[in-house]
Amino acid sequence: MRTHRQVGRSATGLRIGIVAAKFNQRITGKLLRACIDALESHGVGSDAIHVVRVPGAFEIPLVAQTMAKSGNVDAVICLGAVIRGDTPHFDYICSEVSRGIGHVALESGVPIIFGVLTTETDAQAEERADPKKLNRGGDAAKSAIEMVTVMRRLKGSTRELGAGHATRQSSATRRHAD
Ligand code: INI
Repeated sequence: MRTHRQVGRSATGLRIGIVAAKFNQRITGKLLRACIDALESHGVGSDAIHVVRVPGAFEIPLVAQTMAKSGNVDAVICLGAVIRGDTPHFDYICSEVSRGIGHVALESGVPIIFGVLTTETDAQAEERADPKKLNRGGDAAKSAIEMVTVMRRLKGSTRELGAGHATRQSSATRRHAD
């Protein structure tokens, strides 16, 4: 049996944006459902989940960026399915989407979760979208919650380090003045 990461009902009060591609709707619909179910089961309110559908995976980064910069969400989850069998553009779409999503995360400082399936076949995509099997939509939800927690802790401890540095500086200045 597959072990799922435990994040508990730690997500009460979080606001989550989801950008989901409509292309390969049979797959992305399942990812979206599993993602929303996992967020809600970890305590995210249904009114705090903001879903935007886009035509295909290629359009995900722009909407993720707009959501991240709005200040209205704590994390953005990107869901899509790019299947090699369907397109000679597979490699271009995959590299643009992954590059774009990574760029938005670094540029905005907001956790952006990569929940875009990139598979060789429909069957592989089906398996990864199946809530009873690999369930990548649910995994993306858990990653979002985990990353918000990590970033909040990190920002808190960075502030503490900054305060410690200021204290050390001021005592050194005092010694110099004595
Ligand atoms: N978009 C996907 O999300 N998955 C695919 O497999 C796919 N294929 O096969 O082409 C796909 N293409 C559409 C693309 O993402 C854009 O929506 C389109 O090119 C308009 O910009």
